[in-house]
Amino acid sequence: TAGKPITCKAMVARAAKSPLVEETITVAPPKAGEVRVKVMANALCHTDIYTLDGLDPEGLFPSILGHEAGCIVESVGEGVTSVAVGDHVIPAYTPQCCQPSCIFCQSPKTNLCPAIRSTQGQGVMPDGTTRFTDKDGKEIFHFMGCSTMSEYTVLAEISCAKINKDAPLEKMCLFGCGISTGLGAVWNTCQVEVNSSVAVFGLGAVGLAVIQGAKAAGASKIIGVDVNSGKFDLAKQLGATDFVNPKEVEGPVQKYIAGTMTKWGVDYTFDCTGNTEVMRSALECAHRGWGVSCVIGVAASGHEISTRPFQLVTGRVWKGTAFGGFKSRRDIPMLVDKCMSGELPVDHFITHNFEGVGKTNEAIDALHSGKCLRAVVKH
Ligand code: NAD
Ligand code: AHE
Ligand code: ZN
Repeated sequence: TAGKPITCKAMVARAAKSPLVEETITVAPPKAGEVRVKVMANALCHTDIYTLDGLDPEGLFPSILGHEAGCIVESVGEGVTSVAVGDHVIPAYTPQCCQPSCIFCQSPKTNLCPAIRSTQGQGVMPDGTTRFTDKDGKEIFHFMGCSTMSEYTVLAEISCAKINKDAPLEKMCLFGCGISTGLGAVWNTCQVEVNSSVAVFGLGAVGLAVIQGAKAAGASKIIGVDVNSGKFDLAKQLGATDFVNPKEVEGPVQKYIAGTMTKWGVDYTFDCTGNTEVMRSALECAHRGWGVSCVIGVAASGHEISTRPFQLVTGRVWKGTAFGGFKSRRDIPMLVDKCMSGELPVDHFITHNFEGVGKTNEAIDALHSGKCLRAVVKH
C-alpha cells in the first residue's frame, strides 16, 4: 500500500451538532516529513464533542475528529527517520519538533512547540493541503493534527510518539490526551509538593487523573468537587480525601472550601470542567499568599474568565496547561513504560468498549451518559 492512496472507513463530522457520518474515504500517501498510520484504537475525549457541538472557535467542517489514539505506522514519507513501518505510535496534538532553533522545544519551561500549530488549526497538513477526500473527491479537513476517527490517518512525523510495541494500543491510546493532561498538570505545570492540599473541580477522566497524580506526588488533602456525587466513589479509591457537591452547599463553593473546609484555601486547585464560573471558583479558593490555580478545561467559544484582581494581589496565581506540559515525543513513551511496569494503572478509566470505527456515534452517546470516563473504539 505504500505510496498509494488507501480507501477506508472513517467517521466524518459533516456539520456542527449533527451525528458523525460513516463514510468511505481516501487517505493519500504521506508527503515528505509525514507518516501514514493505521488507527488501532481511538478513545473519545470531551474536546472532540466540544468541537462537534460547534463550541470550538477553530472547529471546521467537514472534518475527521479524534485525537486520543493508538496507531501502527503503515508507511512513511520522504525524509522520515524517527519512525518506521510497523512502529507503534501515539499521535500527539502537541508536537515536538526538537529543532535546535525551536526556542520552545529547547526550553524546559514549556511543551508548546509551535512548528505546525497554524496549519493544524486550519485543518490541514503542514504544506497547507489535506490528505482526506470523500467519495466525490471533495476535501475533508484534519483535526488537531490527529484525525483518529478513521481507519487510517496521516500525521506529521513530529507528532508521532513512538512507544513500546508490547504495550496494548487499546489502553495506551489514553496517553494521547486526557490522562497525560491530568497527570502532567500536577507533575509539570504545578509541581505539586509532598503534603500539599489540592482541590479538583470536575471528576471526569481528566480530574481523576489529577487526583491520581496528586496522590502519587504525596498530596495529603485532596478535595474532589463535582455536581454529580456519583463521581465520588472512584475519586476516593484514587486518593481523594474530601468531597463537596457545590449543589449541596450554601453559597459559592469557593467560600465553603476556603472558609469551612480549610481556613485559608488550598495550595493547588484545578479546573477540569471547561466552565468559566468553575474556573473562577477554583482560583478563589486557592490559598491566600501562594495558592496556584490551573485551568485545564476548554471553554466554549466566547466565554471568558474573570475575578477581582485583588484575588491575585493577595497572592493567588492563575495558570493553565496544554497536554499537562508533557513534551510529547519525549514523555509519552515514559508514561507508557510506567504503565507497563504497573506503577501507573489506567484500566479504571476505560468504562466503555466498542468494536469498529462505525460504532463511534454509540461511543459518543455513552460519553454523554454521565457514567462514562473513557469509551475506547477498537478499529
Ligand atoms: P468530563 O465531562 O468527563 O468531566 C467533567 C466533570 O465535570 C464531570 O464529572 C461533571 O459532572 C463535572 N462538572 C460539570 N459541571 C461542574 C460544575 N459546575 N462544578 C463541578 N463539577 C462539574 O470531561 P473530561 O474528559 O474529564 O475533560 C475535562 C475538561 O478538560 C474538558 O473541558 C476537556 O475539553 C478538557 N481537556 C483539556 C485538555 C488540555 O490539554 N488542557 C486535555 C484534555 C481535556
Ligand atoms: N481550539 C480551541 C481550544 C482548544 C484547546 O484549548 N485545546 C487544548 C487541548 S484539549 C485536548 O482535549 C490545547 O492543548 N490547546 C493548545 C493548542 O495549541 O491547541 C480554541 O479556543 O481555539
Ligand atoms: Zn482531548
